[in-house]
Amino acid sequence: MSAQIIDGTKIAAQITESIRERIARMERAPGITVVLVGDDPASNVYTSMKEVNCRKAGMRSEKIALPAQTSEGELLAIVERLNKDDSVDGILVQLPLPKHISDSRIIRCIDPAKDVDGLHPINLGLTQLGKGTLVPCTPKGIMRLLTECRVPIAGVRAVVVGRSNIVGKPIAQLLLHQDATVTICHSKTRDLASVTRQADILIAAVGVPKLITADMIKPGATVIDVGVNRVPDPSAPKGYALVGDVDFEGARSVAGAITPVPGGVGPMTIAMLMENTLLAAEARK
Ligand code: L34
Repeated sequence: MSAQIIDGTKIAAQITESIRERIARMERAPGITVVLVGDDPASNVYTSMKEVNCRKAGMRSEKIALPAQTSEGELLAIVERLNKDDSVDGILVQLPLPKHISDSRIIRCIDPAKDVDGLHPINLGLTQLGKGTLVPCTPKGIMRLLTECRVPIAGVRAVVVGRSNIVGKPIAQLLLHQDATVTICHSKTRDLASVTRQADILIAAVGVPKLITADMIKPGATVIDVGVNRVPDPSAPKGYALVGDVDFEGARSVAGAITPVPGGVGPMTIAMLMENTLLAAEARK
């Protein structure tokens, strides 16, 4: 058997198009400001992709790139200014931030109504209650992929590998709200394979290249690979290869459906960012 490959790029493009149509009918296009601190190459790529995609959808989009030495106080002041700026509907501060800045202090300073990442404690709390409007983008994108592909969720066993605030914890909550039986695994989990083998839906979000191998997957399972790891590869044009948390080649012969890396969850994260910005703009009106 060979798994259905879930085409995140295609689904994201359809969502972008419908967002573009909605924005075209609006009096004023929603606006997002993406803040990048430092010169992490991956963050640079992602924030540029976010800006370009937002423009494609007809959004106003601005990127503020700050030097790595920017102090926490300076960054807080910029966030405060964006909070007050009525032309800004969405604020996104790209993570990770340099070590001398506290992620959580910055996130807590963002106006929850403009927190299009859905990472402010208020938005994470509402997501946990099943009442979130601004739901974190990657988990929201994963749920959308599962729905688009008509993957049954109610009553199935879902296993989430990874417990980050940005993916693992919120995706577990969203799956629970759709009546899955959810298990969260992490670095201290004993006999990981025995747990993942029970999963009808397996979400890998740890950032360890090819951690999930074919023998850890239940035949026919839906496998969602959130990892975007850059592994040095001298033969690749950019000098690195993008590798997921799942050993794709092995997994595809066991899984029923699987997301590729690239072209799976990544593009959906960006599509959901645009959707959240649209929702934030509509709510602020
Ligand atoms: N604040 N920080 C904040 N919000 C986020 O939602 C993110 N994240 C993660 C890192 N930091 C963040 C992202 O946007 C990861 N992430 C992200 C977004 C998009 C893609 C990957 C990670 C993506 O589209 N990846 C492409 C490949 C891109 C490449 O060539 O490197 C893909 O097809 O998977």
